[in-house]
Amino acid sequence: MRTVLITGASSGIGAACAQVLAREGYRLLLCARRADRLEGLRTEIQTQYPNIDIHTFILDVRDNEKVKEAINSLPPEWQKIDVLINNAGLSQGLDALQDGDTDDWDRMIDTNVKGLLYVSKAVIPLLKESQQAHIVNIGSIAGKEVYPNGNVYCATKHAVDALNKAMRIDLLPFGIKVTAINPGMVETEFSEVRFKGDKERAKNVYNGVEPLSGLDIAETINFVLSRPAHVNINDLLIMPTAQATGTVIVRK
Ligand code: NDP
Ligand code: 8X3
Repeated sequence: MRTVLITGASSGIGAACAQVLAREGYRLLLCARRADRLEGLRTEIQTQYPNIDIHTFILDVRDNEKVKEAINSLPPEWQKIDVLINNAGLSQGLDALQDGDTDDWDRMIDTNVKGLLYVSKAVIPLLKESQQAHIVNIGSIAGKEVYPNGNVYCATKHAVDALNKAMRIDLLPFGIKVTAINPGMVETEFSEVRFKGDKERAKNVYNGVEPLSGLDIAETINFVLSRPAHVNINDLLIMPTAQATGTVIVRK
């Protein structure tokens, strides 16, 4: 039975991955900052899949010391990790660069880039012990192109794109698979976080369009993880049918 560690499991894509991979029989290591959300998810999954082992812990991926401590102090039965899903991430604000808030920039860079690096560095020694090791990095269409006012968020996801390629090279000798999943528009709490709780503005992002769901991404990740040992999907861009680029969207 493979064990998966999912960062940012308290919402959206991360929570959907936990649900789908529970169905597939994975043991789940789930972390995020919001403990109540993780507990709610654990109860939900255990009700549906009573035989699945779940361990949750609070983690802010921006804190390197806490990341090291959390991974080093996992209970012994959880110290074998086969799959890492680097999902924790956020966007803050959507302003022209010259009008941007530098605290927003710090939050995005610290979470999306440095957090992903800290967690990967802490978990790679455990992955090296697995015969089926796989890292899935959640990038974005924002890592493939730059759209108006996307500046720093796009820069962080371009960094994820580069780090995904770098990991694929550096971890090749250890047989660790590395995959980037780059979604277009997915309806989660992402826009609410980007617009700092402005629910109306967040809702408008998905007006007249059927966006992807967290489940769509989770099922895609399950497909990627279930390829035969000799097959790795390096990079995957997945969009709603109504979206061609970050900003070219057909709305009804
Ligand atoms: P959500 O806001 O629904 O989920 C984000 C998750 O990240 C939450 O579980 C949150 O948990 C966690 N998180 C944020 N900051 C931290 C932190 N410092 N430490 C630990 N966990 C953190 O959005 P999505 O599910 O959409 O986002 C998941 C990933 O998908 C992100 O990397 C995002 O950039 C990417 N993405 C999203 C797209 C979309 O359109 N929704 C499209 C392309 C990529 P908590 O607050 O409890 O810590
Ligand atoms: C999230 C998708 O287009 O809002 O990464 O940047 S987008």
